Amino acid sequence: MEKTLIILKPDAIQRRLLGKIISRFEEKGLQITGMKMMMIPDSLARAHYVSHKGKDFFEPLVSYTTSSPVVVIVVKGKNAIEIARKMMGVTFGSKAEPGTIRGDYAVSNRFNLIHGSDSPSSAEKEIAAFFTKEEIVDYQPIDLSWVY
Ligand code: RTP
Ligand code: MG
Repeated sequence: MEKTLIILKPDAIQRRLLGKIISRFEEKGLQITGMKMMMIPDSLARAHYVSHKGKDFFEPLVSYTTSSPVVVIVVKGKNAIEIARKMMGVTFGSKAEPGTIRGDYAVSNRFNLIHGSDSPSSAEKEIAAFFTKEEIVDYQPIDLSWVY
């Protein structure tokens, strides 16, 4: 089972879209194993997006990321990293396909609601940067077949 870091960015909170976005991951069948609301400190935002350092959108991206609270989530499942990225859609809201999170709810390039780790190595690094071990509740999912 793979884990990925999802960040519901400041615009997701300000636009009251948290529930809708979280529901999509649950409905898909992925498991939430960690979740909290936080303000991302400036230093963490810079480290998180270090691969974009020097690009013209880097400083506005750091300002955006630190502008208001975010919700960070550890999502777990088979191929969770790739599946989450597919569900998010491509980077720019204007380009993302309808049916994806960005495609359905975003029109902006920068204000695109959600982050998802892009590889197993970044997922591992990002989860360690945002969560302590104790904050990840790695529970065994129960067999829900009795519900039916
Ligand atoms: P993320 O890292 O947030 O999951 O997004 P991503 O992989 O789809 O896109 P990436 O290229 O890593 O860009 C990181 C974030 O920077 C903002 N951005 N603005 N040209 C621009 O104005 C521009 N390009 C990127 C977006 O918020 C993007 O998600
Ligand atoms: Mg990225």
